[in-house]
Amino acid sequence: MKGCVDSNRRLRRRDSNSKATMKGPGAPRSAKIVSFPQSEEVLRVVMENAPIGMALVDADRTVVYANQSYADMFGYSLAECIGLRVADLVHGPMTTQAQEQLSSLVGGEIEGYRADRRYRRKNGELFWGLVSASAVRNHRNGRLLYLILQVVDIDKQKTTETRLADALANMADALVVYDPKDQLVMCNEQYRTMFPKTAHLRRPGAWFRDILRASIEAGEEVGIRPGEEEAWIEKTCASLHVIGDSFIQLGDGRWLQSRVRPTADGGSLSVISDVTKIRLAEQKLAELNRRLEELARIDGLTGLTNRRSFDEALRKEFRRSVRNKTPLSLLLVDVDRFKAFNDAYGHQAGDDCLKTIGRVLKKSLQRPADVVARYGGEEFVAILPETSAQGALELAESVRRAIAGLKLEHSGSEKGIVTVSIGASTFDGGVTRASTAADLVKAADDALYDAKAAGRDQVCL
Ligand code: GH3
Ligand code: MG
Ligand code: MG
Repeated sequence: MKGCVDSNRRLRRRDSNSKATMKGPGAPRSAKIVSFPQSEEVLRVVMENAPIGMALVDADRTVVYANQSYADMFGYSLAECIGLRVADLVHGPMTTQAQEQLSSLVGGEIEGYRADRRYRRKNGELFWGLVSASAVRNHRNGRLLYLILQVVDIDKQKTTETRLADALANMADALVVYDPKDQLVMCNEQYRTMFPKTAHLRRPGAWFRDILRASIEAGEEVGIRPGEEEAWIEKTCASLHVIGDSFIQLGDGRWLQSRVRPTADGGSLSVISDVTKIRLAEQKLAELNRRLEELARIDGLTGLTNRRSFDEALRKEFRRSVRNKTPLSLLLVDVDRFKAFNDAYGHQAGDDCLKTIGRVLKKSLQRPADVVARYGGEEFVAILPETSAQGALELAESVRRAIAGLKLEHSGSEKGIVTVSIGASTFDGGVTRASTAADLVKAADDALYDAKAAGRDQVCL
């Protein structure tokens, strides 16, 4: 292109008062347009070879010149371009804004404009173009000579941009990008709807720190302790630059999950999802599990520890007893003539009687380490850690008395009231003899048999 200009001839600046300037976005505003010999030839060569579409349009908005790139872009031959009207190239009716821009340019109110336009090729195909329009006027009377339209096909970028914008707008999650200084660069609408109390602040240009402060003031999040607000803001700002997943509990009961990923430029990208349903389901499940576990350890009728759980507790206490060389006692409590009780008063009354006995047992054996369990049927068992034979006998006797003291009518029993027989056994922690938990149970069972044989309503060791 340089070869087109005679380099030996100095380029002369046009008079600065001249009106015939190529103002507008197409020309650098600071530089005055130079005029040089053979200028028309230079311009023609430049325009014809320019990689972007260029056209000259007259005041009637009719194309009077187009370069090859312009013709190619719109799918016309060079000859076909001449005489086309701008309106033929633009898709659909021109928007009011587009018409105004063009009129203002023709009328000399503006020097130029730049806009994205939807254009139509000869074959009907539509594409996005970026147009830069500027005016060339008669330098004496200011009359419009030509409009210069430069068009770049930006369809690929625009399509990608549109797809990206669509994805951002329609994704279920909130997405936000902060720059390295924690200033909001971009976010989608969901980012605002997820935080309604600070939605007005969550816009490009906002500082993350300001958003957090406003969020505290609005009581948007749960779990920020009074007096620790500033520390929380610092911590939350710092978390913006570390890969991490975290949960946010909102005052309105919703749970959000935030996934933060630092970006290459030192900023951060966060995706925030509403996980309320999952979170509540998780909590429900955990609660249900706790409840199930509890149920698995508890006897349904009396609310005491059940047999399974008793076995576990006994093994544990037995090991502890061996380890610490401390005594461990067991009481096996059996209701006397209970079959007859059921026969006389009915099964329901029998159940109520068992519940009452369970309550009394629980009340009589109140040390934290004591375990009272329903062993099965009308039999109960108590584990008494660090309790000697003497202590076990005393406790057993107090239990026996407490139950007899209820004076529950029992016509089928020798005493005429509900009584229990208790077999007690004690392990001395392995100090004098080797034994097992099963031995301890067996010994209590034997003692119980003795108590029954000796006339019931009594304690045997
Ligand atoms: P003993 O004085 O020798 O212990 O006589 P007993 O009748 O208590 O002994 P036995 O083992 O013959 O009978 C136990 C009865 O306890 C049988 C059963 O009807 C009753 N029983 C066991 N479990 C339950 C229960 O959950 N509810 C009720 N109502 N009765 C039960
Ligand atoms: Mg029994
Ligand atoms: Mg019995």
